[in-house]
Amino acid sequence: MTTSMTAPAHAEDGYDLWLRYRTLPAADAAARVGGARTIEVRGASPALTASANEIRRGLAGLSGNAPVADARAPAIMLATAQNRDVAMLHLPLAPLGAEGYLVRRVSLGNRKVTLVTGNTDIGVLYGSFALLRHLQTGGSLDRIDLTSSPRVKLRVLDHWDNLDGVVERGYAGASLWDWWTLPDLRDPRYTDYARANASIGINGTVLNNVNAKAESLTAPHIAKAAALADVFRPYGIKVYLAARFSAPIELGGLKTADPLDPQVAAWWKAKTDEIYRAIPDFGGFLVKANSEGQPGPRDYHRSHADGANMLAAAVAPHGGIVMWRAFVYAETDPEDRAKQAYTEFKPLDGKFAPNVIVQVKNGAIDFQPREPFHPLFGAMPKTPLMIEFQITKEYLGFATHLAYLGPMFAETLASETMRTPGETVAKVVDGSVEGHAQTGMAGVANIGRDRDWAGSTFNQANWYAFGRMAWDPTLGAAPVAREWAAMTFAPSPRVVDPVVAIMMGSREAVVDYMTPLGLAHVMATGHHYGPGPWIADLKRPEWNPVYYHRADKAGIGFDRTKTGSNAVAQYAPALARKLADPATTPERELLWFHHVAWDRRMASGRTLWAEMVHDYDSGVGYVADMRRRWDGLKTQVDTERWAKTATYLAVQEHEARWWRDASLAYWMSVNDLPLPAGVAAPAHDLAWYKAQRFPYAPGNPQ
Ligand code: BDP
Repeated sequence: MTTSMTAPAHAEDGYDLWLRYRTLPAADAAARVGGARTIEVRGASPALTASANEIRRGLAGLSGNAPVADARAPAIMLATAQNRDVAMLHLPLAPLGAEGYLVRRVSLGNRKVTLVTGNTDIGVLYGSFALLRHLQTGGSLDRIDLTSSPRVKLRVLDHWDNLDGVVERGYAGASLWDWWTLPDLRDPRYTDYARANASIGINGTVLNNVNAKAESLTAPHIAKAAALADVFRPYGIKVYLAARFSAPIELGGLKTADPLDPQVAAWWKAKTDEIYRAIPDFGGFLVKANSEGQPGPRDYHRSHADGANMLAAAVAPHGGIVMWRAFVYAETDPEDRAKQAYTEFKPLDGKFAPNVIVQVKNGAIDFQPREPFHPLFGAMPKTPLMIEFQITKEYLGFATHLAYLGPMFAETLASETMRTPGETVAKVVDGSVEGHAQTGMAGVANIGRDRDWAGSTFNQANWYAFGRMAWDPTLGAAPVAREWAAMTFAPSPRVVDPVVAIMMGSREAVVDYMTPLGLAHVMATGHHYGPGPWIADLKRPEWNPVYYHRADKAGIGFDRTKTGSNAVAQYAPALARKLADPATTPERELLWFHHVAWDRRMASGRTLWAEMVHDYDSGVGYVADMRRRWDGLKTQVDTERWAKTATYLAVQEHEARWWRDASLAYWMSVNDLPLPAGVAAPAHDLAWYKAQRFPYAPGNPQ
């Protein structure tokens, strides 16, 4: 028997992510890749070597290791703009900036080559991955012509990884960083992590949790971080550290961490110099201050700007930056939690040093399945703001639920601030509104030591989409899903179409079965796994789900208009006016902004209560549908990845029902309303749902 070039599905465990480079059907490989090719590298640098290696690996894989080089096939040439041959071509390279690329068939003398170029070797690296993506998604080398440069400067993953290997809100196993064996052991997996990130344009990684330990700034830990930085450098990825604001006390033995105390500033300066001696291209610090118990400048009656600027002065001589988080709310503050970050930060606009970038979560509360965009976007024109998304699904069913977050990222980025015509969150984030040079997007990573990195195949899509949308925040969720599906499974529409159909409605389904119509924060306490809308006994009011939904006999929802907390006034006047009236508030955000009667008439003609029931049911229905579609893909997807996804979808369907049933049981205990005719009653009584306990749910370090 001969073996077929189209090879049976390989046993796959997801390790290769979207960089699988599986052999194309023979005819396709010949037409699109044309056999093995010569790869010419002009100049020498680790990034150019990494680029050539990746292309070699990709072409070998896609063309099935075709042993004989096709002498007629034009070579692939990797060279930066400084190369003489490239310079003589007078290509439009200047607008590509430091990280953009151009991949094009060109003539060098009487020779044709496929040129991969950019102004820097990192541009060439990104171009190499773009070339491979082009081939993996059905393109061919023949007429290749690709050009792109990132719209956002800093594209960073935030790892909430603790020094003991536990990942806060991590659902993909232990931390990828084996701190114990670092810096000696440079696990090859670190290189694969860097390859994956470079392939989607991520250029920074914050190694440790924002709930930081001072120890991550000690000499042994700096050496560990330096080893990782060495591995990541050829891939254009800088290392950052989350800094604990009180480290001068804990490590330096000082009596205070007051940012205006010269000794404190001197301690940080010396510490920063020490880091830069080990990591010359260290990116800088990320700080969570005065939030959820973390120390910060407010402990000394100083402002967030005082704190940020003191650290900024320490990193400035080295070209570093400070990412200062705006995720603040205080136990002593009775103000609507959704308003607190704006209240605290808006007056500081213009007070931050130039190398500070304020990191704002996508919404004003906390990474919920749906939140209106954070009112700080557009409200601090003199301050560069970066957006922070959560890629790990703390509030969207952990690793087991399939929820493609592309539509969520896109929805926030496309939101209009209504400050100036056409101003969107994306335009604030990419700096085009105010002309900021410092721009950024952060994603809380969903990566761990699981073989498939992200806990499930479909979670990989969220990592992928984050990177692609950080590169270009105007990219649509569907085209990104198509790319990912083609690379992760196969480029055939028979696979891509149903996979993308599954993905595109999946996040909305989670919204429907967890938090329909603008509800938020109704998850169980601590681990946030499963429903807990009844919870009312936690110490701080804003920890309790009842604080957020405010359901009573008359209605449900948080009044954020003038008659309530007036959070709507934090938006631009035109938008605030729209949101002040339930009739002009998008229904999907209705209960976020308004307390409305259960019998309010909705656009569908149903009452609010009937609409909620309908949403819960359609969420569950969508999951059942995803299972059916996935069943239809059984022969198209390799066994291991197919089976794990199928199992997780079964878990999801079960848990979606649990969410629906528990929520309905609770709402009915509040509103005393019957279920609409023909609707199934919850499987258990409310007491049963309330009694569920999950003491060892993952991602919740104690
Ligand atoms: C919340 C998480 C908590 C994080 C916090 C943050 O529950 O684990 O520490 O966000 O972003 O969503 O700082």
